Amino acid sequence: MAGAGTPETGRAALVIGGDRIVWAGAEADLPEAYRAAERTDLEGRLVTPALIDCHTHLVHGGHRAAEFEMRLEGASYEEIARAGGGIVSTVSATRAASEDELLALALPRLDALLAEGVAMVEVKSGYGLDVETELRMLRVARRLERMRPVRVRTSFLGAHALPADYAGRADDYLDQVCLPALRAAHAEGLADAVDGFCENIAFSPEQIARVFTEARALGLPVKLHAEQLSHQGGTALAARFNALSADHVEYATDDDARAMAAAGTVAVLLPGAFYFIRETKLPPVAAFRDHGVPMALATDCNPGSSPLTSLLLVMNMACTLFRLTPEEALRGVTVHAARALGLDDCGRITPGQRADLAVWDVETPAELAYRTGFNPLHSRIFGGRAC
Ligand code: DI6
Ligand code: FE
Repeated sequence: MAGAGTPETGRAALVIGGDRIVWAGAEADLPEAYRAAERTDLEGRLVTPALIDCHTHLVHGGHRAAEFEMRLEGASYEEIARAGGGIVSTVSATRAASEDELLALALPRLDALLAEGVAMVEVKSGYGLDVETELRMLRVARRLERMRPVRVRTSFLGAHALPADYAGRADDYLDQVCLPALRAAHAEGLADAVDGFCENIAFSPEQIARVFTEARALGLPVKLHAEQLSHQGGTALAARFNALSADHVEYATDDDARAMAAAGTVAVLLPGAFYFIRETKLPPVAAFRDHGVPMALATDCNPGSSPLTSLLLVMNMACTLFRLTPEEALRGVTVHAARALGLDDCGRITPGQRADLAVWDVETPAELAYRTGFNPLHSRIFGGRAC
């Protein structure tokens, strides 16, 4: 494939063999051996790694537009959750939906992501909060991968919220539902990682530690929704368990950033949720930079705090709201997002990586973060094939 490139780099060439990148560099340096290969001229378009959405709740029933209206009238996200709305209202809608219904609801959300050049999506459970529905959500996530040219990584999120029948009995919920569901998901090969929500409206660091200990016993990596609404110590806990990522992290501190750097834990920033719940506390981006914590970006696509299916808009929001540079934003949805999922075969254009690529009708990488509501994707290459 030739003729890709940017004004800065000049014409570039990329050689694909099977589903892998074999060679990439300046067109002038293309080795003799590849010169006779079949060529596709991309006419100077920008080629990036295909985008990676490393944090979504893509599979869920229902919507929460009424809560949106309540929040516009002054109720906070936390108040709605405490009044019995929030996550547990999506739990009711998800429990009521069949596997096929959940699949039909998730597919258009997935298609919206793919239309913007995504080729890898993480999908969480967490709206079942009973063994059967948690497993159903994860089975739907696996089916998505078989229905579209995309890879899916799953995260078990049984510790997302406390169902009403366990009010005041979080440890009983963990013993009777969450941990058995985790073991069952693992036995069925449905969980690639384990996640939790550490917050005063969800689970304490001690309770999350119980879930992480089980994950470790099963050999599964962990990640955590941490310091989203308040500082609870979830980030430090995640670092102690060498978590792949700590997500949201608006209320994380300089010490948290240091611990994350030492543990190799990625900060997954979710500007869609920050925007939608009208949060005002900014994540400590300067501390992440100072300590060398990689920053990934994701949609957090979910019906309560981020009903969003555009990773390009997330890049724009990360720049305008969090003051990331456009280059940091692009790294956030490629190389750092891969790392947040524990993957080393995607997110970069280097030999040996999967040939999952996005071809854009733009001149410079910064243009990807610059516009809103416009999709400049020209084409997507998945496993070496245009699609
Ligand atoms: N934090 C979030 O932003 C999502 N989950 C979480 O733990 C929101 C989930 C929801 O409101 O439905
Ligand atoms: Fe989330």
